[in-house]
Amino acid sequence: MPINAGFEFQRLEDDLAHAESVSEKIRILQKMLQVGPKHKGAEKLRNGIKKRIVKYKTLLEKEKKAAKGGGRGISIKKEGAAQVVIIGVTNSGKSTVLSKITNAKPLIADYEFTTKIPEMGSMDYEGVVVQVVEIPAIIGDFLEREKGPMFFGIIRHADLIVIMNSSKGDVALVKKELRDAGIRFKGVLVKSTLEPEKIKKKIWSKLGLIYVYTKSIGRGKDHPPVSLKDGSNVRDLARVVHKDFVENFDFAKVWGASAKFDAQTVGFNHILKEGDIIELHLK
Ligand SMILES: Nc1nc2c(ncn2[C@@H]2O[C@H](COP(=O)(O)OP(=O)(O)OP(=O)(O)O)[C@@H](O)[C@H]2O)c(=O)[nH]1
Ligand SMILES: [Mg+2]
Repeated sequence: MPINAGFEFQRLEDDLAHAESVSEKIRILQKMLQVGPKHKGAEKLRNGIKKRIVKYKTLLEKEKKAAKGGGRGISIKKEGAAQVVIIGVTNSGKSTVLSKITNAKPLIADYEFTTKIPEMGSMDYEGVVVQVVEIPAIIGDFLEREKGPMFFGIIRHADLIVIMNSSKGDVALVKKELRDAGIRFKGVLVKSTLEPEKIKKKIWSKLGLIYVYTKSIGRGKDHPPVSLKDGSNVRDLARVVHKDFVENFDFAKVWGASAKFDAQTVGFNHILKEGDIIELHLK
């Protein structure tokens, strides 16, 4: 092993733990084979890495098939400002939460595995529509189950994961299954007893979005609001509203948290805050 390879191997292990996608994990593992020890004593280590590469490649294949789905697969088209999935063990209250925060009317029952296919609903947050999907219950070795890869495919592509906080053991099981599928848990834990408004707020605050209002000259604010990534500026808003607004932009007037005073005149680079009201002026 060349000098410093040990250090690089260590760094790759770190990268692996933080990898965002399965394909990235495969790439890192392959690199680990390249730079890692090759002597006889390291055979076990190398075989372990090779096994993981095969596992992740199989997983990618399965998900691809499931997404195409010869009739069996389900892929869910994103709608609204973001797509959120609710996951958890059976009877953890996923459907209960879905029905509390969206317009969906899923079957809620005290027997196990009531929800068999993903259930969808629209959550209204201050006028912004967020898509919420209940994934059927997660069980041990989910990847090996018939529908596991398909459901993991949906979970992987969601903007946010909500895990039902039914018990410590349940949450640990779900997190382990996510880890095994190479999905990093960036999300929130929610108890089904929590008030709907609190659940919605928790979800929204984790999405990294803000909502702002546009207004026309001499009028009140427009409804519904526009959702933007947190940290967006006036140019980002103009882009969402209409391309003419970007091309012919002159200045904007802003009311709200980002403004020093009402009707402050600002330019393209002014950073917006949630609840702002913006009047775009064209040349
Ligand atoms: N005591 C109590 N019961 C709850 C709570 N949340 C849900 N339930 C009950 O638990 C049962 C299952 O709730 P669901 O919302 O259907 O759970 P689920 O996670 O969607 O379950 P499956 O789709 O079957 O996997 C129902 O009888 C609910 O009334 C809770 O916080 N406390
Ligand atoms: Mg359910």
